[in-house]
Formats: sequence, C-alpha cells, structure tokens
Amino acid sequence: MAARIVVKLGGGLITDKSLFKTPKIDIIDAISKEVSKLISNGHSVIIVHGAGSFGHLLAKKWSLSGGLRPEISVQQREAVGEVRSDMVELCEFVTSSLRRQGVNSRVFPPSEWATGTGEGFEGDIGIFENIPSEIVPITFGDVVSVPGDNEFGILSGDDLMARISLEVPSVTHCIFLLGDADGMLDRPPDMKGSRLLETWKEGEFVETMHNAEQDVTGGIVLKASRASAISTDIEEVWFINGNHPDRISQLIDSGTTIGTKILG
Ligand code: IP8
Repeated sequence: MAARIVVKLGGGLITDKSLFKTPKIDIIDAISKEVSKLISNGHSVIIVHGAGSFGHLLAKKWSLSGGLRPEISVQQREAVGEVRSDMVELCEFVTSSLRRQGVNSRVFPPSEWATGTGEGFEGDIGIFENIPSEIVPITFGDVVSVPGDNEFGILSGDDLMARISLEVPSVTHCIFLLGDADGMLDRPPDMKGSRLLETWKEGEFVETMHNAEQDVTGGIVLKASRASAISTDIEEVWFINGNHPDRISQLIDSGTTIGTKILG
C-alpha cells in the first residue's frame, strides 16, 4: 500500500545548532536519497524542517518569540526579515539536495501563508494536498505575523507537523527525525545509561533537558506533546534517528524499526 508520510527534519539534525548558519550537507543528502527512494516506491512525502542555527540564534538574541518590544523594535523588525531569509536559505539546501536526487519540490514559507503561533495558527493546510504526488511540498518553522500588538511570533515546525498530519487526508505515517538519539530516551541522550523507549504515551515520565540557551521553541517536550496529539488519529507516529534515514523505508516495508512509536 502506498504510504503518505509527513516527516520533520529536526533543526539539530540538519544544522550545527551552535554555529550560526551551518548546514549539515551530508545528512541532508542522506535524507534526500531516502526521500527519492520512497517516492520511486510509490509513496508520497511532505517535509517540514526545523530552524536550527538558521533561526534560533537570532530569534533568541532579539527575543522574537515574545513579539514586539517597543524599546528594540527597530532591531527586532530587521531580525524578523533576516530570520525569514535565512530560513529560505536553509530550505534551499534541502531543495537543491532533493533536486540532485531527481526529486522536485515546492516550498511554502509560513510567513507567506500562516499567521499566529501554536497549534491554533491560521492558514490554509489545503495547499499541501493539491499537488502531484511526485512533488514534495516543503515548509518549515518560521517567523510569522500575529494579530494584535505583538506583530510577530515564532511558528514551530512541530506545530506545522501536527496540523498537516491531522488535516491532510490519508496521512499514514508521521515521522520526527532526531539529530542526537535513536528515539525518545528515558533521560537526556548525553546522560550515562540512557535507554531507548520502544513506545511512549503521553503522561509517561521521561527526564528531559531542554536547551533554552539555543532553542526559542519547545524542544523535545513540544515535539512529544504534538506527536501525542497526532497519534490519537494516526497509527504510525515515530521518533527516529535522522542519522539513519533508511530506517524510514524499513518502517514502511516491515512495520517496525529502531525508534520510538508514539501511542495514542
Ligand atoms: O525549529 C523554529 O522552528 P523549530 C523557527 O521547528 C524559528 O521549532 C525561526 C526559530
């Protein structure tokens, strides 16, 4: 059966999060190869990607997630433009890598079609269904306009994942590719003895460490909560290590892989 897969490339997977605007080309290429294979096998793919060091560092520096602050409004507005263009630049690394693998894509920057932040953002999700199945629609976490005095805010790729997975018809798989772990672990990946959880359900305790130094959105906690909301409707919601993108095909072909299945 043809699968319809929504996949998130985490910002920490496709960029070096600590170095301003540093893409990880090898990883992006490996993922593009896998996407090309999935499409050749008759599946369709929608890509959402995170911001990593193309978004979070500047957004943090100018407090963009909290909206307009009159005392720094000039610098903030300048930073909004800069982050938006940096995100388009990061997306181009993804689209050109896909093109090298013979995959065509169409980019939908949220600043052009979405307003508001969080799960309840406004925007026509229908744009992701009305394109031929061999073309990969791509969107990403972005700075968007918000109603009221705040003027702008950060829309996370995780919120886009939730809305796209739940509203585009017949999505079969929703996959979060992580940069630093095989899936959801019982404690932070760099902590000794951390163990992969084969399944996870909202409410089950895991010890997390969110790096608020670099990240203006919610890290693994936001991801897990969005994934859990998606899993109430979609059977196959997974956290998989993006350094091994071939695990996506393995999951589609055999029904399982190394990773964490999120249960609804
Ligand atoms: O990395 C954040 O998106 P995320 C977007 O998916 C920006 O949370 C611009 C920081």
